[in-house]
Amino acid sequence: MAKKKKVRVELRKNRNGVPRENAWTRKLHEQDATVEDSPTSNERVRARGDLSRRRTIIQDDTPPVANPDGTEPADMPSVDIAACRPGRVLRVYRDVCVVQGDDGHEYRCVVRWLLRSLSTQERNIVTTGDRVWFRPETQNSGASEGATEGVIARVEPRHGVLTRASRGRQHVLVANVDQVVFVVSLVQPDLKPHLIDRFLASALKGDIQAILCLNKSDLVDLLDYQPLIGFYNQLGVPTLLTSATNGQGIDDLRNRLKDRQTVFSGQSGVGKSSILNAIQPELGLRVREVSENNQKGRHTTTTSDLIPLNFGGWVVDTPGIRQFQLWDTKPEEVEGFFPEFRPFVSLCAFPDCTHTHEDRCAVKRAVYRRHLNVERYTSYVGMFQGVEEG
Ligand SMILES: Nc1nc2c(ncn2[C@@H]2O[C@H](COP(=O)(O)OP(=O)(O)OP(=O)(O)O)[C@@H](O)[C@H]2O)c(=O)[nH]1
Ligand SMILES: [Mg+2]
Ligand SMILES: [Zn+2]
Repeated sequence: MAKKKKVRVELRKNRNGVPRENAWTRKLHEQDATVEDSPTSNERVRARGDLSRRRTIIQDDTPPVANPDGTEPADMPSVDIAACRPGRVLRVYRDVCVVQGDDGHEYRCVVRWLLRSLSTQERNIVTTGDRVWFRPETQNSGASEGATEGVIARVEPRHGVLTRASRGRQHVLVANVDQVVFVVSLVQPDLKPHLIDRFLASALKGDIQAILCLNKSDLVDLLDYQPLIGFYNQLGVPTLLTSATNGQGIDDLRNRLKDRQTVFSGQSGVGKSSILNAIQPELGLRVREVSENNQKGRHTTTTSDLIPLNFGGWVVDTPGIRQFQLWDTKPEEVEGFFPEFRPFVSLCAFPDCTHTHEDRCAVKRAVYRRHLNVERYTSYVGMFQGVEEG
């Protein structure tokens, strides 16, 4: 991760340029590139002798990590901290990012054109949870006093990301979280173990603690699910039975969310928003009957919204996802998402064994002898092949 530092640099030469024209956001919607004509004369820097001919900017101290294809990534642009404010992205809708400034106010921001041009692999360069620097501006004068709008000039390096592949591009669902609650329903829709394994792999990849929430516990005979709960708990994934209807597991989950940054993820209709409403009833998030529509990709929750919790911490409620493909994963990496394979891997005859077609594969033998779970092995093969093809 790139470290950042504050530095003093010479003022730009074009400081006395013509201010940008009025109603620039309207024009922006018509023609993207206008954001680049930044209003140099409105920055809150006043020339007072030699010292003030410099400005303080935030820039990366260490070079960013190379792209997976070996190409040099573009540097995040430096920002002038006299003209910009820090904030956190609450939600992104189309081209508008709602940012909560450190002053507590919300700003509707667009992303500086230069930033958007940096990444071609990412579906959106700014995502919910991002820490950003933005330049507040009002629609009419461009001045920052009383501004409710702004332009995002820089995105801070992320930690804890939940990412997936979406039509050949990277889709960062959320950034800067410590944990992810994967909600699956035991019925309506039915439990899909292979989807759980993909979810858990994405958490390992994004360096986030996973919590598994088996919801709609009021609709099933719990006896049948104890082995599954035991299995995932043993893998180091806290696994809870919950019901938004009768309140089972809700107190336990609330304690796990306190003072943490959490994202809720899972298929549409499993009850993510319902659980959050049970945890904090004032939220009043929209929920809807599971129907044909959910299965066809119509979701009740349509944007990833960052929601502060009144007992400390915040959560992001996300729209349901139907498919979960891992982004930027090499076939040989998949084995690492199945930590229980580890003791057997060294016993395979070939050091580069993929545990799929090879003879004398210890992983396959362990599955045959029931030392390893056959469903998990099937998930492994599915993910390995998917990554190999994709
Ligand atoms: N019986 C029962 N029904 C539940 C439970 N949790 C949610 N539901 C129902 O499941 C349906 C879908 O719930 P939502 O909370 O909208 O699901 P979601 O995961 O947020 O769905 P998307 O926003 O589309 O991703 C609603 O009709 C809820 O009332 C539960 O614990 N038990
Ligand atoms: Mg929802
Ligand atoms: Zn093997």
